[in-house]
Amino acid sequence: MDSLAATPGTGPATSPLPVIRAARKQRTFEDLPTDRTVVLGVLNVTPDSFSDGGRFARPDDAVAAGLRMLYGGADIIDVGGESTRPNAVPVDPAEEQKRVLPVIETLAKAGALISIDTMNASTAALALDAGAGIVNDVSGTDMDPDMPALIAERGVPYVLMHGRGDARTMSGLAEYKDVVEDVLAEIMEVRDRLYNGGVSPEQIIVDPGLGFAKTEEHNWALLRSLDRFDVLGHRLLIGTSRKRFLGTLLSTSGKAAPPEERDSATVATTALAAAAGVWGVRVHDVAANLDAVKVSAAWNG
Ligand code: PMM
Repeated sequence: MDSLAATPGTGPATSPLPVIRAARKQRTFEDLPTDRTVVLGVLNVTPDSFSDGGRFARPDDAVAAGLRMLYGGADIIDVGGESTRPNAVPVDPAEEQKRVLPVIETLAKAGALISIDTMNASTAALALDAGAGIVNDVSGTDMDPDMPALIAERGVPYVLMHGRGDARTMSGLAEYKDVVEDVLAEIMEVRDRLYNGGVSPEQIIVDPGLGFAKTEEHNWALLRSLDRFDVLGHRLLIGTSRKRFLGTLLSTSGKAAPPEERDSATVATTALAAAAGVWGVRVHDVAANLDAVKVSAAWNG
């Protein structure tokens, strides 16, 4: 019997968070498996994310979903409070913090290793205080100027995801001479800002930012060229889960498959990415993608 008892509520929006009666030792980055690709479970505490928006907008629903991912084998729970879907309305950091901090605190007590998906250094700092262990920043070339000093001071792993502009402008910025070359160059430029702020190379995890200022063809070109990211010398994370380019691929009668019908295709990308040697995958369906990374690890011996 597990020493941790959680009782997810089903009441109104003001219902209390699940009670974590016995804290268990929290996982750390050093505890992550090194013999397979790691699985980050997506937990969007937002009303408007493209695939799970609104499902976990209440803290107790978010915690219950996070616990299901944790017990289902997720290595990391990626908690975000601001949607990054194209044309999403920016969220005030205070509102973002109100959404994510109680969820992080509770999941940390339950033992989860948590990444905070945020573009704001102020939110990242409070999330780390609340028990997060990794910062996942999707701001790309528009990084918060306070981020490098924070990451250097805290010494935590940091996901440097490539992107241009924000949710409202990124679709218009998807122009590249050579998408792989240009994305690599822009990642190096952001990385220099982190290095100048005192961040060390081993803290950095790189992500090509599929769908962030990328067309569907750009996403496929990047996936085809994952080995070219080796030149950077960092761990590589990818996020294909339920994204629109998979919906288009699976179109029937010219109609894109909806997000809830994109999980099998996501699992296929996970198996291929794991075989290509990526460090981590960020996914909604933890169980199926965990199976895929295990198959890939066994296949590669
Ligand atoms: N994609 C989304 C949000 N955060 N973080 C990283 N590192 N990589 C991604 O590809 C990524 C991300 C958007 O997807 P969601 O709305 O399903 O969270």
